[in-house]
Amino acid sequence: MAIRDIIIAPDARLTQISKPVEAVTDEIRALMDDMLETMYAAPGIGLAAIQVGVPLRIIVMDLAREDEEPDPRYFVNPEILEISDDLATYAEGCLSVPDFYEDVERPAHVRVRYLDYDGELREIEADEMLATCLQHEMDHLEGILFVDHLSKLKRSMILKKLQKQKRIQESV
Ligand code: GNR
Ligand code: NI
Repeated sequence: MAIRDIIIAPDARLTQISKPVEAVTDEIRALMDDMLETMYAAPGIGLAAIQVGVPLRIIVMDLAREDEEPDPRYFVNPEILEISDDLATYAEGCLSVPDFYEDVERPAHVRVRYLDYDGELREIEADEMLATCLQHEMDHLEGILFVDHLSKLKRSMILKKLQKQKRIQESV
């Protein structure tokens, strides 16, 4: 297992549409192991493959609290089957948009079909943090970041600050 570098916005790679995984092979499982290790090290509660530069439709997640046992989850080729009309708002962050947190409104409940770590077809009904996180991660698969749900002004302010930090880091 290895910790991989997380791509920070603004970066054109993050706007790519990720491709379906053809089969959940040992190679894909090794990538998912690396993604989970990278996510835990960050630390974060979810990670899409594109955030480590791999444009495949793969998500890892762990929503367990610190006082709970780890609960790693893997979602390959996730598809939304149903979304609720009722909405929920969470302050979202993103490992590719470090240190910014903003409220995002999304459907409160979603039903998702996906392949698990073993390549088995599964369905899940999600609400609360799981629903928000799944939608945040599935956005990544479409090249969308949570800042794309904010006003143009907020988005451009955040991306400008991140761009400036990149220039500073390049110069040291
Ligand atoms: O670590 C993360 N925390 C988080 C908090 C609220 C809503 C979504 C997230 S996902 C984020 C990790 C990440 O960037 N996943 O793509
Ligand atoms: Ni994210």
